[in-house]
Amino acid sequence: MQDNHKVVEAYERGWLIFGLAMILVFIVIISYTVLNRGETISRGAGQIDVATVRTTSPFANPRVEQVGGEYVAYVQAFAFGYLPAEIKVKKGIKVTFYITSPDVQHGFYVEGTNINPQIIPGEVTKLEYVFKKAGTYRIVCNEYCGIGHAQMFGKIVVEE
Ligand SMILES: [Cu+2]
Repeated sequence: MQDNHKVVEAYERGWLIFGLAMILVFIVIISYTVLNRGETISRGAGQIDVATVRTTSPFANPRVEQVGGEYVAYVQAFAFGYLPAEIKVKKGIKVTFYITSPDVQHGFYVEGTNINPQIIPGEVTKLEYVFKKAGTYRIVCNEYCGIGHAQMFGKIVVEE
């Protein structure tokens, strides 16, 4: 009797190679965009007591500060809006956002950019961004958060 069994069939090897090649292609594309295209990756920047967000935390006084030639913004995403209601920065200068929520989960999508993190109560989200074009950017909540969700907007004004 002839033994037709092979450990790896030819077509099987073909698909394995295809699969591995696709993984490699994705790694290359993602590495390239992260390093060269200014993709924005948000990170967790620690935990925070939800009960103190509005009173004694660094977010109790939502603001944009200039620190050593850069901006640092402490932002509250709440039901249903953002504080500060208007974030004013200059173009070409790095902005580090720290964002948290005093109530439920929200989103912080900045139209026309790739900023789109989730804002989770009890967590601080950190992200860095350099606005290259002056103008007004709308902030949109991308996480359903209740009755006023559809009216939850903020504003970033980038000046020349
Ligand atoms: Cu919301």
